[in-house]
Amino acid sequence: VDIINDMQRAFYDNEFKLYYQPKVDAKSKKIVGAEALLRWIHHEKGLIGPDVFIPISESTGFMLSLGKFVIQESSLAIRRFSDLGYNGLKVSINISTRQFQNTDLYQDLKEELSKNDVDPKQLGIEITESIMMQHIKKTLTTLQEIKNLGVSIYIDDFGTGYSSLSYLKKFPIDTLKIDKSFVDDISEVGNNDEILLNTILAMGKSLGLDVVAEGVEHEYQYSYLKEHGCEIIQGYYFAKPMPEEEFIKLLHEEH
Ligand code: G
Ligand code: G
Ligand code: MN
Ligand code: NA
Repeated sequence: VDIINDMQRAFYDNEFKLYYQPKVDAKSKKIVGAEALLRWIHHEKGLIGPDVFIPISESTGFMLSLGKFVIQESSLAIRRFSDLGYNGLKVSINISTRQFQNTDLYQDLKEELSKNDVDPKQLGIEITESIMMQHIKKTLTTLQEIKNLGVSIYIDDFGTGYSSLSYLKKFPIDTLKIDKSFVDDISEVGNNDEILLNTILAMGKSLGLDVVAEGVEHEYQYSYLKEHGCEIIQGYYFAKPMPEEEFIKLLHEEH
């Protein structure tokens, strides 16, 4: 209960921040976008990760405020990136189950994007397979609206859920984000443990979807993914999630 009060306070004291983890083009190693990830910079306790506050937020409804904040903040950040000349960058935000089900996500996205004069093509939402598989009809309608707005749709942690191929085809999805567990299967010494990973890569290709690999930590993982047709890489091998100023510095260094 204490932490719930403290989260409310922290929200009004602006202690919640978005960090940005670069997504890199596999071939050129250039930054093509970023995933926005929430952090709580507590004035006494320091950095608190989302694994601590997201589950509590989700169970209390506070997630709806946080979710709206993420949409506002990411739109403002995209505006700032564009004003600095980085108008081709794509930023993705994570959408929680509760936020997807209990808010008008389409309306919220539309409003914030137009308020900040942001090209919807620069924003993506990351949803899990389990969100997709609940209330399928309504979900399909919502995703269709969001897609028509121009916002991209990513399936997060792909391969860990239960989405069937026919649903993947039916839903307006742009990108599969391969879960880290499949990237971890890549063997440094060629043990051929990559069957599931290869299947997901092939699936993405045959459905005409982009594929992003998450949790890439080693050079041999990066090389394997690049050689097997994965276009975009995200992971500590390139960069950890970082404050906006650091992300901008990284962009400047590249140009
Ligand atoms: O960011 P890691 O950096 O620790 O994130 C841990 C978990 O918290 C991940 O599952 C991530 O998707 C989730 N998460 C991080 N930021 C957000 C956010 O803004 N909204 C939602 N719904 N989940 C987030
Ligand atoms: O659930 P989601 O995929 O949104 O969460 C992404 C999570 O993965 C965040 O907690 C982020 O900080 C973390 N992450 C990103 N890259 C790496 C990586 O290379 N290794 C590990 N262990 N975690 C990573
Ligand atoms: Mn994610
Ligand atoms: Na993920």
